[in-house]
Amino acid sequence: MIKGITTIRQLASAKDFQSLSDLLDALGFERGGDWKAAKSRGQYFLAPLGKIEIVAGRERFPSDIWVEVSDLDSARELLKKEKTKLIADIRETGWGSRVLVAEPAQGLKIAFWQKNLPLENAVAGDLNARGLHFGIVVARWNSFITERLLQGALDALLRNGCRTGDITVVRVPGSFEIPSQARSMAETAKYDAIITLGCLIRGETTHYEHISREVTRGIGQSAQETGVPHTYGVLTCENLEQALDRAGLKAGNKGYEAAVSAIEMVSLKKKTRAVRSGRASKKKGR
Ligand code: DLZ
Repeated sequence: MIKGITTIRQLASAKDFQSLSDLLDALGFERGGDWKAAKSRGQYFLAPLGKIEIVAGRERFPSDIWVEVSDLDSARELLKKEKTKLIADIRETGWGSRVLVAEPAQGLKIAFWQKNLPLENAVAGDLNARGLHFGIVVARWNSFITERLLQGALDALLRNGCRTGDITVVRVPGSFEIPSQARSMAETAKYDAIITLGCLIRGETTHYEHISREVTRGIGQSAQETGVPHTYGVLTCENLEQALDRAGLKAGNKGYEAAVSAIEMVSLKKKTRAVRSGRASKKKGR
C-alpha cells in the first residue's frame, strides 16, 4: 500500500528556496520533479532511503529532519563553503553516531548524522596533505571549465595543508592525452598521487563514448599498474550547463572533490601498508 514519504518545508522567501535548492544539490540529493501553481512552487529532492522513525523517552532530538550521510566531515565542509548557519557543531551522540545541526533556511533545522564505524579493524584515509606531493594533469580543451576544476583542486590541496611547491600542474591538449601523461608522472615515483582533470561534452565531442571510455580506462589502468593513486576529475557531461554546474556552481566542484579523494587515498594507502606489515610481523613473532 505504501508508496513513499514526503516531508514538506515551506520557506519564507524565494531566496531561501533557491539557496536551499543549491545546498541540497551540492550535498548530492537527486532532483525529482518540480511543480508550479498559482500561489506557490515546489521541488522534490530524493534520498536513497526514507523512513518514519518514532521515538519514546526523554531524550530531546534537535530537529525533525535527519539526513544520514556517509561522511559527516565532508558534509560539514560543504555546509561551511555554502555559508550555511551551523546551530550545533559535530558532537558524539549516546547512540554510536555523530551529529551536527544546521539551519539552511530561516526556521528550518536539519540534523546531519553519520553512524560510527562498527568494525574494530575499519581503516579510513585522513585529510592531511602536509608534506605530500601531487601531480595534476589538466586538459586544455574546454579550458573555461577545466581551469575552474583546477582552481577547485588547488583550493582543496592548500586548505588541507599542502604547500604550493609540492604541487606540479601539467596541461595537456585534451582529455584523450590525460592517461599517458598521468602515467609518465606516476612512473617518476615523485608524486604521492595524480589528480586528473578534464571535460568531455557529449554534444560537442565526436566519438564521445569512445573517448570517455578510453580516458577512464587509461587513468584506471595507470593507477593499478603503477600503484600510485589517481583520482578522476574528468567531467563527462551532456551539455555545457551540466559542465558548469559540476565545475563550481550547483553540484559543487569536481576538481575539489578529486583532490580531496587524492589526499584520502594517499593516507589510506599508507595505513593499509601499515596494517599489512603489522600483520606480517605478528605472524613472524608467533
Ligand atoms: C577532439 C576533441 C573533441 C571533439 N572534444 C573534446 C572534449 O569535449 N573534451 C576534451 O577534453 N577533448 C576533446 N577533444 C580533444 C581530444 O581529447 C584530443 O586532445 C585530440 O583528439 C588530440 O588527440
